[in-house]
Amino acid sequence: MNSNSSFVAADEIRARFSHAMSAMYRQEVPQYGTLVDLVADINTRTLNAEPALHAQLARADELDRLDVERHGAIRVGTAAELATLRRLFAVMGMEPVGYYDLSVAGVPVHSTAFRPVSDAALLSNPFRVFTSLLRLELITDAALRQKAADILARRNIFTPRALELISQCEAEGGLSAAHADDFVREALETFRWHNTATVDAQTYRALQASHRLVADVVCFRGPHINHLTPRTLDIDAAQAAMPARGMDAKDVVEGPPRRDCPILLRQTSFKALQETVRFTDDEGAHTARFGEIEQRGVALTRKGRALYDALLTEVRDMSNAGSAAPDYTQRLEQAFRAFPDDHGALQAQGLAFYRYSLTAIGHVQARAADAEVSLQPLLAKGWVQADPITYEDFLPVSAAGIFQSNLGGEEQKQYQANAAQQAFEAALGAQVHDEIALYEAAQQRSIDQLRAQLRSAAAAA
Ligand code: OOG
Ligand code: NI
Repeated sequence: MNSNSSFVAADEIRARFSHAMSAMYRQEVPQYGTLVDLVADINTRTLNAEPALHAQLARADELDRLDVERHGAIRVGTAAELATLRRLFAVMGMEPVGYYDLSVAGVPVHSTAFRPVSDAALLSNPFRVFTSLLRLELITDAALRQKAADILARRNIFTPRALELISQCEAEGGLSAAHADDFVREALETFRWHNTATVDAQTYRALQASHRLVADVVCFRGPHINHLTPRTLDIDAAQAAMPARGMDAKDVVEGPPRRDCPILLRQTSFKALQETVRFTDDEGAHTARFGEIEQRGVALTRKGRALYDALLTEVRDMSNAGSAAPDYTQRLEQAFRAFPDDHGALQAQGLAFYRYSLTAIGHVQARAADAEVSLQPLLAKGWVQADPITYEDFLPVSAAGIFQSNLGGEEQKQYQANAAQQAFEAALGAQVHDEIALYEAAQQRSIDQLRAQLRSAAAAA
């Protein structure tokens, strides 16, 4: 797309934006800065203690991205806001991936993640933003629903200059260095926290009573970034170290249990801050913003994901307290014994995705004919290696747990489970990528490249 070389690459704009967002959030929520420092310490320690992990990340070229890797989350109120966000993120090479229905978990939103999708873009900076759209139709009180819609219709969450630069980028195919700087500064405004609400205290309380999330989305000028998450290589160590640094950590880690071969995503957070806000007529408190850390593992195939979902459901169905049940961790570990925990088995059983490449021995020994052989014997001979493909997305059950633990209230709402991907995509103005298809394609690209290499390497021999 960036055919004009005077344009700043989308990857570069994303890196600058992610950096600016991180700097802003450090100022807004100092505990986030503490968490980033803690994660950096633990990552250094883990890499020193685990040479195999170090080698694996080095081979995958992931060491550099680790220090800057972040995801954030925002919640918007209207289709128009979501559609414009899609255009804003497109300037930075971020596309909507995946559909998450959180109504099943009592949260009146559905969501996608904006993130880079190509191998190179992910390596350069994998910044992602989990973006939720409020589902006003789930508010049962018709008058309140209308009031929320009216309030949302009156606000504009983008600066005029940001809108101008988005259009300019779309028309011209990129942004110059000066315009890219303007864009980062202007786009950042949309995500800034405002301690002044746009409504009176009574309206806030009415919306809050319908669901705490409704008040968070409707009562403010924009979709403040509600957390920013660094990636740790040892989430249990980080979780254990949080209290000593003054953070009120969530009790359990969401996602799969601790394993030798991490799969998908494990997450934990510190609880949201109570912040003073000014309503149009009074003062009050709001809880919205928190800190989170994540550990990422290998992406699972459809078969692997089905097994993950089945085991997680089995554990959660044992008690309706979800991950808050007292013996949850033991039950989780027990159930996940049914999930193979070495890469050889995960690979051979088609449970996880890998990038395949020729080893040094393979380079010397393999012949052109090997390009036509299946992968398993080449792996067995050590001519080909399989490196895990990192999971770049989110998990709906975990996300619901993160939402719940940070709304500041104990109440649980029930909604009819109703995934509405088509309605979401209509609001977004685009289809979301199927995340598993993206991993499948990444794996296939590596296989195609390997075979091409075998043919030519062998031809040269
Ligand atoms: C988003 C919660 C989901 C995650 O990491 O799963 C999320 C939110 O609270 O808005 O960020
Ligand atoms: Ni998150």
